Amino acid sequence: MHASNALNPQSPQARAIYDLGIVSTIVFVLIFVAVAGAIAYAIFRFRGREGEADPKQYAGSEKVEVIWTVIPFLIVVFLFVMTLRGMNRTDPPAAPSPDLVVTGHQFWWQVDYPGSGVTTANEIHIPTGKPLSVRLESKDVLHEFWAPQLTRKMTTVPNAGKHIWLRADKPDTYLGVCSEYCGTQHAWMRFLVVAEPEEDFEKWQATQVAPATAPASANAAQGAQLFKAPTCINS
Ligand SMILES: [Cu+2]
Repeated sequence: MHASNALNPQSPQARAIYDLGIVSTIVFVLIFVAVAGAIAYAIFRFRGREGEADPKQYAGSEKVEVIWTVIPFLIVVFLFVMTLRGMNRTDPPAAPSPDLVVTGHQFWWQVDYPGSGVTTANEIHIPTGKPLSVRLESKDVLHEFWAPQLTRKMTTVPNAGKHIWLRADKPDTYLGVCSEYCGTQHAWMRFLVVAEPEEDFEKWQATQVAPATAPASANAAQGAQLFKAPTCINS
């Protein structure tokens, strides 16, 4: 498992966001270098020297004004088009019915697999390479679902279903967080996305719905009873 790192994208969605970030950063750096360079050049080249008269004053140059209007306009259009492309790649329309329903609670994530009867907490298993249409809900307050290597952030809102696409290119365990402060124990709201080959995923789902095996020894029976008793893990 890796630290969650948006600079190491592992899905087409995350890569679209990363690509847009890189292109924008290159554009911004070029603008900074051009502007700061022009200022630095002007400071040194045209500094006041002793005994020198004031430089010639210019006002109003149509040519210069057209240039410094058209170039920024083209830059903005370019960034706008790149952003639209990124949005299309990150956020295609939702599937008619969700593959997965993730619900934010104070302070944990409930994960339901419609149709299979599987429900988990804070651990999302997905088959590798398959895009899953995920419906995001909240039981109480605003939370924000974010697995940086796999997908964009999305706020979960009570009584308003939100949507993301979740996919991982290769089998691994990816870290996710709630990225919107939702109460005093917000920091507990980490979750794992376990991407595994299709057949392992199916196997995992089958074990999830299989009935729990009965305790085989007296000690195990006592343990099972304690586990089910009202303690902090199940209250
Ligand atoms: Cu939260």
